[in-house]
Amino acid sequence: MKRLSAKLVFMGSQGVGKSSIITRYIKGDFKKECEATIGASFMYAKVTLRDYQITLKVWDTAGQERFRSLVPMYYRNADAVAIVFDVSDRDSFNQVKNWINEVRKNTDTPVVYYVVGNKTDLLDSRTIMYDEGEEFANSVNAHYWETSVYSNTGIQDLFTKIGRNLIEIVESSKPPANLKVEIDPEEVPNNDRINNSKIQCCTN
Ligand SMILES: Nc1nc2c(ncn2[C@@H]2O[C@H](COP(=O)(O)OP(=O)(O)OP(=O)(O)O)[C@@H](O)[C@H]2O)c(=O)[nH]1
Ligand SMILES: [Mg+2]
Repeated sequence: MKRLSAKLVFMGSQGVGKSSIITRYIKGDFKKECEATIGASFMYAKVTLRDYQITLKVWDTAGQERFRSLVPMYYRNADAVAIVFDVSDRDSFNQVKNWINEVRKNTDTPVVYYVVGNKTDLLDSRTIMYDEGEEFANSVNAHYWETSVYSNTGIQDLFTKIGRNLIEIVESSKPPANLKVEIDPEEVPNNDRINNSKIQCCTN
């Protein structure tokens, strides 16, 4: 088995469902009443694909304005960023472009971008349709993906897609120095060993 580890950072407006997406993937469940993230929290997410065991070091940042200035500290050296919006909230969609511009300006390592439209279960209040989301993502060289934590759609596939893209990058002719494949390294890290007192409701 080959092992690959990468840093993945979730960003986006307050309440779009970042913590819920991560918890849904890692723990297989979610809570409707979920506290806003304070600062940021950290989790490991594992993806097994082909002969790769991928460990994603996932940073879940807070969308609240008062934590805005902390976010650059987390996306530094990110291999991939997932910028989440709520498909029923145009303001959160408008914010995605600002996030992408900001990360581009402040990072020099190669970063793969994912624009993630969450809450697709909200059929009646949905205002950003798939085509608009995808067209926008294409225009900023990002991958587009849609999810619903409540109906559990697209979540597994989002992490699989990220894993697949990372494998493509490390297997390309010029893999970035920060992404390394290891063969038979030490044990894969476990979330139980993280002592993160900031982890809120959604990651409990
Ligand atoms: N309808 C619907 N609600 C969702 C979905 N995902 C999350 N939510 C709800 O949206 C609210 C906010 O979810 P969080 O996961 O805390 O959002 P967040 O982006 O982490 O918010 P901050 O930590 O404040 O930045 C919660 O009440 C969730 O239950 C979804 O797919 N559909
Ligand atoms: Mg959160």
